[in-house]
Amino acid sequence: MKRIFLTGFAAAFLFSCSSPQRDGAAMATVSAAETEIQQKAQEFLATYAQKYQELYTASVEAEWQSNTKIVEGDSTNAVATRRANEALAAFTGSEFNINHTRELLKHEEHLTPLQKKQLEEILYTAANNPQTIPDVVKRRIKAETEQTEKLYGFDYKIFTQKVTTNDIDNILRTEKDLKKRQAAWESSKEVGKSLRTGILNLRQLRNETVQNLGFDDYFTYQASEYGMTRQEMMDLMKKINKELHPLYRELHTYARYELAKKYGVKEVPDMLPAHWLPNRWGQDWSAMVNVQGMDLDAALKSKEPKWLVEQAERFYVSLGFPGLPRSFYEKSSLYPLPPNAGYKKNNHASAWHVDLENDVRCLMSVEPNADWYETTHHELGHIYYYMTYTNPDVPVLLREGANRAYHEAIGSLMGLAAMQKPFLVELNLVDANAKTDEVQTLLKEALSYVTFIPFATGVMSEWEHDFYAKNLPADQLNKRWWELARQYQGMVPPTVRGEEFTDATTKTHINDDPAQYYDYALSYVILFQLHDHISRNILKQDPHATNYYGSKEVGEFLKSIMYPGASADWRQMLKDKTGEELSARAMVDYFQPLMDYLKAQNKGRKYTI
Ligand code: X8Z
Ligand code: ZN
Repeated sequence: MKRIFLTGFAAAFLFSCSSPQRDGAAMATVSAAETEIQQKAQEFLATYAQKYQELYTASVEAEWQSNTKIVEGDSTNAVATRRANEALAAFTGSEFNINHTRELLKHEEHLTPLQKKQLEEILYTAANNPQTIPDVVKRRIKAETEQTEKLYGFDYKIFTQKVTTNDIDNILRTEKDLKKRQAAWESSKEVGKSLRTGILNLRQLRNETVQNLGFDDYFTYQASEYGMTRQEMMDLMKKINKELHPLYRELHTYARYELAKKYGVKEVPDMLPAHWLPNRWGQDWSAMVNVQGMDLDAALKSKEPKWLVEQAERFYVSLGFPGLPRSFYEKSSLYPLPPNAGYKKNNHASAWHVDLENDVRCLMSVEPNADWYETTHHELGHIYYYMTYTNPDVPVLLREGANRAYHEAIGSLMGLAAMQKPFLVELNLVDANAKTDEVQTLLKEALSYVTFIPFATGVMSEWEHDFYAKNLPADQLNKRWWELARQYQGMVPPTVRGEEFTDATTKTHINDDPAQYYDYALSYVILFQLHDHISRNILKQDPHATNYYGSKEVGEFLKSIMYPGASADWRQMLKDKTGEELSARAMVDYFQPLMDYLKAQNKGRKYTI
């Protein structure tokens, strides 16, 4: 995920609220009022932004420490993080800032669009930290820090053997023995037991904070950043899922039969057992298929992890983006810790814009395999987005994506492009003469991108929706999780998972990126729209076999999307850039050639979703 820490100001800025005059010399009066309001807004924004940037930087720096050095029994980082986050919250949520912003927004017709956007951003941020209820905000900050420490400080074990999440992922990708698979899968879910009380507490605190400024619940709050209601967001999720369902249904049928064969199980189950799939949550099944001549895991095995990061950088540079600042390599945490480090770090990939200027960092645990190859491209997408909107035209407060999904889409788009054959040939990761099967290649892609949709639109989004907006009862957390997994993914756990487990919380985002997982579903939709446009209209290549490498025109196109950050209107942007509204059309079209193949493979097989 990209990291945004939302969380106030007490400068003696006095705002006199004079309403525009409606008499006599109308024109002159209005424009004078306009100038006055704009000037006041500008002063307020400048003072706010300066303090904001200072406190934000301190908070992110502290969070960085907390996420890269988790020492059991040592609360130094946690205490420092709590303090820094409290200071940022006290400023962004201060009554003074809220009231002044509201006052200024009363005159929105006199404000410039950029001012209006910044003021709205201030209010949005304030809602997460209202100082009308400082104790609630403080308790939430404390609970968040504790939850992060529990999640990433957890000791994963398979029987008595200590393992990392990378180890578990490797087992799930390659192991054929179902008993070993189940043991690895179950070990990955143990952490959930210790996160249950924390997530219930966080629900209450997150809801309570945003309700203070008038949002129904935390899910509604997060959806509002898109200019959408909770219901609109859920309707959009349903729509996307429905459009991809025919394809998912084929993949589901295919996977049940193929995996049963692979594991030597005679009776094909109606629902996919979770431990059969090559991913802890069943969100990405691509490791199921090995395309002959395109074995990226094998090609990357002998590379140093560093090569993967530098290669991703070379790709961006080839499009005309600058090289990464030296500080990126000095300050990032890119590789797994040695087992004897004596401390732990966050095991999920993220990208950080530490000071909203040039201090950009990644937190990863890169190993030389296809998954991390894709992820390095994803994370550098965030980094290049940060670097591109850090420019004099984008005020500090709008240094964000056109929306959150755009931020996720850029890097995933580059990840997709970096996996296509002509590009891999250019990198010598695939032999130019290798005959590769296009259908298998497309199948492998579908097992990554399409299988993700029911997980993101359905399981994750509905669970968080019910959790935050419907007050999902505490004794039904796991029940609901698995109901949704069955309904959307057609997936069941290997054994009954009672309420002693809290399997949802094993997904890191549930804890530290709450009520926003639909960002990723939307990002996939957007990325296929962008890819479709780039391949057809810029590169004039088949979208299934592109090579973006070295195309400055593609770079210019991407930069034009990234440059304005959140000062742009995201819907308008999509229309201007692709000629289309947000739509799964491009994604469905991309995978259409696979339907015939899958239908033929699945002929005579029983469909169960
Ligand atoms: O969390 C991520 C990125 C970090 S922004 C690695 N992703 C989602 C996930 O892993 O669940 C990328 C796609 C989905
Ligand atoms: Zn991301």
